[in-house]
Amino acid sequence: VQSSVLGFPRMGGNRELKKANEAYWADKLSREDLLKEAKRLRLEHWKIQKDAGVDVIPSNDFAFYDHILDHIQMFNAIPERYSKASLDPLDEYFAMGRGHQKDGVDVPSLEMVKWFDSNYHYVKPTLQDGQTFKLASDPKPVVEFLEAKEAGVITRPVLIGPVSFLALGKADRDQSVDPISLLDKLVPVYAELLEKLKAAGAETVQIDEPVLVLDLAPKIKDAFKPAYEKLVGDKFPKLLLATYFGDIVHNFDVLPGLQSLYGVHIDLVRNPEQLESVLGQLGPNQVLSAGVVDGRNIWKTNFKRAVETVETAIQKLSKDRVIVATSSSLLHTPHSLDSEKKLPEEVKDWFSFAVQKTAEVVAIAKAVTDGPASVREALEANAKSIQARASSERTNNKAVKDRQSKVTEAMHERQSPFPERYAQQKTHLSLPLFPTTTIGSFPQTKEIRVQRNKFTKGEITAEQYESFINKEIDDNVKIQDELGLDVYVHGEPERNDMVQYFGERLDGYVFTTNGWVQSYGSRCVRPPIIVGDVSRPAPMTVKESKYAASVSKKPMKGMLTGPITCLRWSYPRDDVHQSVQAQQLALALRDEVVDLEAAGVYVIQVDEPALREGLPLRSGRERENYLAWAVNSFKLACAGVKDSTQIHSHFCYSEFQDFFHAIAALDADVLSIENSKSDAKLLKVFEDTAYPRHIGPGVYDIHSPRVPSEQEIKDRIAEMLKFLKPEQLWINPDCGLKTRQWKETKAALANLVNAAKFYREKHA
Ligand code: THG
Ligand code: ZN
Repeated sequence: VQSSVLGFPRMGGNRELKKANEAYWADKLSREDLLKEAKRLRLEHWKIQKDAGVDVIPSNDFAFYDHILDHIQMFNAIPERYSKASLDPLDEYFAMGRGHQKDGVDVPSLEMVKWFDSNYHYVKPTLQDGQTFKLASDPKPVVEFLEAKEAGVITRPVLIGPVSFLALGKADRDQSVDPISLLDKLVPVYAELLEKLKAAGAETVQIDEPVLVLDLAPKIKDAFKPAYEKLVGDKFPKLLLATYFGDIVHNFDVLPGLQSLYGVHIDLVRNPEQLESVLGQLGPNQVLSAGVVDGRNIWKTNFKRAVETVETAIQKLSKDRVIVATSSSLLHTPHSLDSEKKLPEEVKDWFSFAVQKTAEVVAIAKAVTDGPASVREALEANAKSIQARASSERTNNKAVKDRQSKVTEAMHERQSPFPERYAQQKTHLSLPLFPTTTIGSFPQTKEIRVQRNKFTKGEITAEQYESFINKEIDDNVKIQDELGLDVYVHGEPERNDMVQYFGERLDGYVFTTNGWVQSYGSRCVRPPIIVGDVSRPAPMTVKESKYAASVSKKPMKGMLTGPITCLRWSYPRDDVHQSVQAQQLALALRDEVVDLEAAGVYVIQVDEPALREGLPLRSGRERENYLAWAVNSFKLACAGVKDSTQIHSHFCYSEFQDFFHAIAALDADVLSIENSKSDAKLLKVFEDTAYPRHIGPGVYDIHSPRVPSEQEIKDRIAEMLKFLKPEQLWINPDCGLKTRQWKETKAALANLVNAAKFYREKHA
C-alpha cells in the first residue's frame, strides 16, 4: 500500500516565500533571486517528503501566489487588460493576483474568493465571450516535474481539473459567457499538457475536481464524461481524480463515466461514511486513494481508526488498489511542529503539522502493508497520545460542561422585542436621528506596533504599556470629539488579530509561535488552536473599554469578536461537535458582555464576519442545522443585557443577498454592513422584506486611501433612503480603519459627519 501527500505548504518553515515575494514586489530582491528561493523551497519540501518515506510526492503544488492563478496563466486565460501591458510573465502573473500600478500600467487584481470552506483564497478564472486557450510553451507542471526528477524525486504532478477550473470561474465583467460552455476548447489544452507530462516521465497525475463535493447543475455533471474520455489513453499519464472537503455520494451518477480513470481520491476525514458506497462505485481496476490524514487541521491522526478504514478498503479492493493519503492538500496546515518551543508539552503531543503528517501517511501505509508489528512503537505512542487527549482535564472541564447543561431557551432571547428596547436605548444613549459611528478599529500606527512588541518582549512594564494604551485611547476620544461622532469606539490600540486577542484570554486555547498558514497571496494567518473546553477566567476587554467610557462624553462602544468567528478562524477541536465549541465561546462572551454593561459600556458590538463562511457547502438540512446553532450562539452571547443596552454587529467580506435572513435572525439592535460596491446589491434586499431594526450600510469603502467627498456620501445616503426609513439608518464607514492612515481617516470621517448632519436637519 502506497503512502501519498496531495500537496505540501509552500511558504516554508519561516514564511520564506512570503518574504521573498514581498521583497521582490518592493524591488528589494531580483527576479533571479526570487526564482532561486522558490526553487530552494520546492527542493526542500520534496526532500522532507522523500526522507519521510512518502511513496507518492506531489509536484506543481507550489505556487508563487495561488495555484489556480498558475493555471489561468498556463492556459493563457489572461484578460486583455493584463496581457496588453506586455509585462514579464512573472509580473503579469502578480498583476492578476494583486494588481499592478507602475510605469504607466494601472490594473486592479482579478477577484479572489474563498477556496471552498477553507481560509485559503484563490484567484477566480475570469473568462471572456469568445475565450480561447493556449498552453504556455514551458508549462509549469512539466518544468517542476523535471526539476524534481533531476533532484532524484519522481513526483505526481497536481493539476486542477478542467471541469473545476471552469466551474470555479466566472464571466469577466460585461461578458456573458457561461464558463462551462468553454470545456470543448479547454480539454485539448489539457490533452497537450498531459502528453508533455507523460513525455517528461510522469506516470500518474493527480487531477483535482473538488467541485464534485458541491451541489452541481446538470450541465456541470454532464461535463465530466466527455472531458475525461478525451484524456485517457496510452499517450497520457494515468489520472487520479481527487475530491476533498466533502462527500461525492450525491454526485455518484458522474462516476460511471469516469471508470476508465486510474483512480479516485476521497476525503475520509470529513466524510468517513462515504467509504462503503464509493467502494461500490469504483470500476473493476480502479484505485482508491483514502484520505485519512486531516489536511485541514492540526490534530494527530488516530492511527487505529485510520488503519481500520484503510483495511476496510483493502478487503474490498486488495492492497495494490489502495493508497493511504492526506485528506486534502496540506496547504491548510502549518509547516512543522518542530519550531514550536513554547507549547505546553501535554498539548504539543496531540498535534501534527504538515511535516509530521507526511510521516503519518507513511506509518499508516506501513501498518497495513507489513502488519501492525512493523510499526508497533509508532502505533503504541499514537494510541497513548490519543488516549491522553481524550482523558485530559483540558478536554473534560466539568465546570464548563455543567454550565452548558444549564443553558435554557430563554437565555437566547432579549427581555423585550426590538421596538421596546429601542425606545429605552434612544433616551438612555441620547441618540440623534442618523447616528454616526465607526466600526471599531482606528489606524494602527507604527508607534503602536513598536510599543506592543516592546511589551511582548518584556522591554517595557505592564504599567508602562497600559499608560501608553490609555494615552492612545485619550487621543482617539479627542479626535472623535472634534469630529462630532455620536457613538465612539476606543480604537483597539491594544489588539492584534481579532481572534488571537480573545483566544489569548480564554482557557481552552493555545497559540503557536510559527504556525503560519497561507490565507491569500503572501498573506498568512496564525490560527489559534482550541484544545479543550473554553471558558473565560477573567474579563478580557473591560479594562480598556471602561477607561475609554470614563473619558468620553458620548456613548462608548465595546468591541468583541463573536463565537462563530472565534471558532472559524481557529483550528477547532475534532473530538466534539463545533456547535458545542461555539456554545462554550458564547457563554464566555456572554459574561464579557454583561461585565461591559456593568462597567458603564452600554453599546456593545459583537462581530461575526465569519458567520457566512461557516455555511456548509451544500444546501439542505446541514445548512439549516448550522444556521440554527450559529445564530443561537450569537444570541446566547448577547442576550444577557438589559433592554437599554444596545447590541451592534458588523458584517463584511461577503455578499449578503442570499444570507440576510440569517443576519436578521441575530436580533442585533444595529447592524453595520459592508456596502462599498455601490451597485446597491445589498440595498435591494430591503426591497422585498422590510428590515425591522436599525442598520448602517457602509457609506464609503475603507480599502483605499481615497477620501470620499461630502456630496458622495450624501448621494449614498439618498440611495439608502429609497430602501430604508430615516429612523432606522446609521451612518458609518464600510469596515474598521486599522489599515488606514490618520490623515485620510479624519478627512473622510469629517465628511461623513457633515453628510449625516445634513440629513438630520432635513428630516428634523
Ligand atoms: N484573523 C484570522 N483569520 C482570518 C482573518 C483574520 N481569516 C480570514 C481573513 N481574516 C483573512 N484575511 C487576512 C487579512 C490580512 C492578513 C491575513 C489574512 C495579513 N496577515 C499578515 C501577513 O501575512 O503579513 C500577518 C499579520 C500578523 O503579523 O499577525 O495581513 O483577521 N485569525
Ligand atoms: Zn469589516
